[in-house]
Amino acid sequence: MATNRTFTMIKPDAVESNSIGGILKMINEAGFRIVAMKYTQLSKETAGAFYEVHKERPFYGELVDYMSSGPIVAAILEKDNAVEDFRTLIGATNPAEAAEGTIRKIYATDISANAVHGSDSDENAEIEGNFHFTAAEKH
Ligand code: 3AN
Repeated sequence: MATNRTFTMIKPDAVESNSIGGILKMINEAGFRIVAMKYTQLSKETAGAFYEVHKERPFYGELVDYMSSGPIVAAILEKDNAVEDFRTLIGATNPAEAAEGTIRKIYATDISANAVHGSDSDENAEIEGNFHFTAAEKH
């Protein structure tokens, strides 16, 4: 399993606020290479399947509605220590608690519309990347 890759989505709030360019600039300047990327919109079914692990959480329905509410950018990123370094770059789940200079501090609206997703483990990075991209789409 690749341990130097992570998976991200630029979420509907950040696409809506024209923040794709600013966020990708921060990602590139932090040393991540883009392995695969697409601009797409998730159906409720696809968003529900992606967040299946959160099915029992009280915010699941809201999360699925929100993530299917508008276009997103999905991408696989590569860098040494990608998962951990990307979590540091995006900041805490709740932007009110995110460190200064992090993507969520700068771009997120609130805990559900929090601008970006970042995988929380190497295993999930692999699963999530494969959810959105075929082997032939990873460069
Ligand atoms: P992270 O995205 O930082 O890994 P998770 O995995 O705990 O956070 O949650 C997945 C997503 O669910 C978050 N990105 C956020 O959009 C949403 N979420 C998490 N906690 C809450 C909450 N308490 N209320 C509403 N949405 C939440």
